[in-house]
Amino acid sequence: RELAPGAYWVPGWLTLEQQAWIVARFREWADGPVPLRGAVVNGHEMSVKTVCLGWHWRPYQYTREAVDVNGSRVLDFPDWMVRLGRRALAEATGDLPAGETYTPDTALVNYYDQQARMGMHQDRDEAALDPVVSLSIGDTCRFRFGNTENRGRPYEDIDLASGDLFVFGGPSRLAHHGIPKVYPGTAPDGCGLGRGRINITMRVTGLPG
Ligand code: MD5
Ligand code: FE
Repeated sequence: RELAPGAYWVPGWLTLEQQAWIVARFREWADGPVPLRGAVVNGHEMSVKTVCLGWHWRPYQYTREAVDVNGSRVLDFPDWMVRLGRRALAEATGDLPAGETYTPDTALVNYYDQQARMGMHQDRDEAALDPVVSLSIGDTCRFRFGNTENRGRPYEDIDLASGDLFVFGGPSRLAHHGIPKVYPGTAPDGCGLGRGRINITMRVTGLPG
């Protein structure tokens, strides 16, 4: 369903088998060169823990090395994820040509434990405004989808469950959004994640090479 212009929600897009396979990859990424960590924003460590692929994100900047963690280069952005992102964009929006040319170069992989929250923000550290593709696995969360002007009302709250796909493009690319709540113990059997929630966001940084 199109929640707002450019914002497409496809509940249950990933099969349980795909979810469990991605969770197994997540465990490899978290054991990779750069560990999961809470980014420090305005002197506060985020409760959401992140590991990146392709480019390392820290507030306001993307770099190849995780300079604010351990200095290691992040893992490459996998080809399978480019293909998954293209199919996600095409199927969510119905825009098949856009799906064919979409080339995400970065994924932020967020882990939420049952207490984790993400405050209202915009994603504006990318030099490009290509769509963001978001996949959720594990516990259901409340997702707050706001407006482009400010962090407050109007906003709409929806519940994102394991397997849900969201695409943010066009006028929704710069909408404020956040995760006010995770619902503990709501992950489906077979998704591969016993507790907490994973969200993968694929992005185009607009950076060279
Ligand atoms: C999450 N992640 O569930 C969310 C889902 C983040 C983040 O917010 O920055 O890592 S991605 C939601 C998103 C991305 C781009 C635009 C909009 C929402 N939006 O316009 O609402 O961990
Ligand atoms: Fe965001």
